[in-house]
Amino acid sequence: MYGKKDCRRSIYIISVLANLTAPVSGHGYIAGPPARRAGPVTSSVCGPLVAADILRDNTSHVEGLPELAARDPSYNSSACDLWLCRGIQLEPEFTNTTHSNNGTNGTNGAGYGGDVQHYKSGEAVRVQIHLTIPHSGTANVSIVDTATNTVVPGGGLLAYWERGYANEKDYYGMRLPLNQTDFEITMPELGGRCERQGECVLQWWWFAKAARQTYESCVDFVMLPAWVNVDSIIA
Ligand SMILES: [Cu+2]
Repeated sequence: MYGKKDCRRSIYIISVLANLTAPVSGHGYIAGPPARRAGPVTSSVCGPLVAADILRDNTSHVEGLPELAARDPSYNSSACDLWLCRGIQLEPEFTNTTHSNNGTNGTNGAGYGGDVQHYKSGEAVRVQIHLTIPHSGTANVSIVDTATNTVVPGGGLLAYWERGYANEKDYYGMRLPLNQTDFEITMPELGGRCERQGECVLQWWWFAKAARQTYESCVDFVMLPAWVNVDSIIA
């Protein structure tokens, strides 16, 4: 088990600070724009063990998942890459709805697409991270091609912390820089890529060095060509 001792100490401290009686687990996820959530598609390709683990703790690290997947004959390793969005798939249940967009940037895709955001090159996007347990490490936000789990050219390191991300002393001392959990990125020019739903994700990736744990959270989006008038689509 990776960094188990370290996690327990953190859990103890946070329990004392917040006077929580229920067990606390997890570490973090993207709170806005809306991140991928596990649903029936995830369960069918990653297997119910992995899906249940993600549903139980939406903030947990990736490292425990391969172990669960190995025990589950329904885990499909070619369709479920646990190292991309923790295996969480594009879920039509959440993305094909017509309810109004609940992203943090009010102009993005309002009125269509459910959990899929619509961006244009040059657009500023506010990203908010919910951190539940700190572990100092490195983090970045990048645009990843879901077919290959590789960074899309021009889409790497839209936000980047080489070290000191989610540092324990800063976190518990209430000194964590605000821009680690609430910041803006600028959507780059992707040369026609990421215009299809599910093709790309905006992934927040955090690796805690001492705990040796990886956290991933993904936002579904499509890039709109510059000539598209968003207002006319919404109307
Ligand atoms: Cu931990």
